[in-house]
Amino acid sequence: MKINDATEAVKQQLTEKRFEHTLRVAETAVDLAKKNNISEEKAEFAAVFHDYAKFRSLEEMKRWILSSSLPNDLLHYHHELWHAPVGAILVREEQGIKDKELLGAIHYHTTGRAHMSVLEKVIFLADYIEPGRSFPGLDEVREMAQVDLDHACWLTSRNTIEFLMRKKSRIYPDTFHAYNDLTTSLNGGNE
Ligand code: DGI
Ligand code: FE
Ligand code: FE
Repeated sequence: MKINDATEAVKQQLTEKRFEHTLRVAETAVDLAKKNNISEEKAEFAAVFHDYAKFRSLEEMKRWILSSSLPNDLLHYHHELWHAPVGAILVREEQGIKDKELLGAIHYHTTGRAHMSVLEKVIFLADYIEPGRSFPGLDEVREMAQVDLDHACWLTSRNTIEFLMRKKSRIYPDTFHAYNDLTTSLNGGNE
């Protein structure tokens, strides 16, 4: 599949606004891929597809969670989380993308997880810092992204958990696992 075909396929799935967000995530992801010595092409594909399932109905996403190998505990957490793992399934089933690493980056783009690959970190971070986003603390993460991928992902993870706790939301275990793992890396493997 060519990147232009992927972009065209994704455009059919999204609103204009969400599609523009996707293009900005892709641009950011290519830049981060270059800086961190991974395939820019794979990062671009993963970014283009990352929100593929964003506008599927809750009923359809629920069905995919129940009928695939996805963990059913997702259903006990906010439905905002579902589009990421369901997106990975749909991109495989509907677009024929088989690359496990690429599908992992789509799957974990919202929560992160422990032991993320560099590609997973690039997509997780690009989604958070793309130039269309604006909220307090974001400039610090953008600056860190230019110099230290792990530290920037750690800030993203910490900010997300703080944000969710502030609004009394439940937090999915992978979100905590990402934070704990990145904290261990920042502390040089100790705690
Ligand atoms: O799809 P996007 O809007 O581009 O971004 P996203 O896929 O990162 O989704 C962002 C939302 O997901 C944001 O409002 C924070 C929320 N989120 C991330 N981790 C968790 C979470 N929400 C809950 N309830 N629990 C989590 O662990
Ligand atoms: Fe998303
Ligand atoms: Fe997104």
